Amino acid sequence: MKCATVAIIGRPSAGKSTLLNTICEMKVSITASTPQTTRNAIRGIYTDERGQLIFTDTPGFHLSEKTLNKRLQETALRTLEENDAVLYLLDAKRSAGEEEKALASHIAKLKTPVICVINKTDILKEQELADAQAFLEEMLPGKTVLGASAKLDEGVDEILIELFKHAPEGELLYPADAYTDQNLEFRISEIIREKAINLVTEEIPHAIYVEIADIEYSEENNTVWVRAFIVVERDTQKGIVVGKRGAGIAKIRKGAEPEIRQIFPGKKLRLDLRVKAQDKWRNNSIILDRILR
Ligand SMILES: Nc1nc2c(ncn2[C@@H]2O[C@H](COP(=O)(O)OP(=O)(O)OP(=O)(O)O)[C@@H](O)[C@H]2O)c(=O)[nH]1
Ligand SMILES: [Mg+2]
Repeated sequence: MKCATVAIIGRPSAGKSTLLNTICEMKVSITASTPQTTRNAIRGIYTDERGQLIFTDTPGFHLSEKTLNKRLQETALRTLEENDAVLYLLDAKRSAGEEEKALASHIAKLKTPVICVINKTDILKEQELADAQAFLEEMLPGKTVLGASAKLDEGVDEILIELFKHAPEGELLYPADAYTDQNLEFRISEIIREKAINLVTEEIPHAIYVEIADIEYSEENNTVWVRAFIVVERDTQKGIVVGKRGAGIAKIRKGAEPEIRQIFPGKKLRLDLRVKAQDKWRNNSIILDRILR
């Protein structure tokens, strides 16, 4: 049996969370077209007859002076060397600028085995693929480079083969049917956050966090009650999330309910969502400590 821990790293929107979900065949980590969706180191577990791979999805590597972004960058980089392998995901749709260079030179210094994956091959032009290959050859010479479409599940088996090659012999760390180690409250808050950020545009996705007020189970009614706050920074944003006559909030609830129900099979669900504004929470270290834990 083989067992390895693998960190997935890359710039925002490279498709890290999409890849993790494709590998685990389960929505383990939320995704969105807006960058900087993932905020925590999220574990996804893959097991087959070869053994087990324990992935950590990380926040997109982003150069910025803002408090939230700096904290996300720390989360992304901190764990790299504690893993048996690093999966470096590159979105060749965007040309490699300063950010990609900064990340690649950080990765070049790691002692951990690194596998590079050029993602989104389903939409790449030949030239874009060639540019990405040249970039990797220059920055990370000699490293394995694979191409994949995380979205269409193409080239993903090859990534697993490569990872198992590097995996040390060892017993499984998680039960064979486990796919994540996230706690209930976190998973529910992330499902709600995904639906909320996919509803809004511009700066608002980054201004959202979700706080679970309580989760209660009534045996009598076989019903789980979930009460949660969608927190934004300003009253104008609150208005946008709530929407005309509550249309926005209704849409978030409708989107989130089926996914939350999967967590409580056979039980009824009541989801109560409220929106509130909390000024400048992204600079508030107490809130950041709580949500980035
Ligand atoms: N066409 C195409 N789109 C993809 C692929 N993989 C991911 N995407 C899209 O890229 C966007 C970003 O995907 P995510 O998985 O959220 O990216 P991420 O790297 O986790 O982003 P952060 O959490 O912000 O760092 C989403 O709209 C995905 O649907 C792919 O292989 N092909
Ligand atoms: Mg992500």
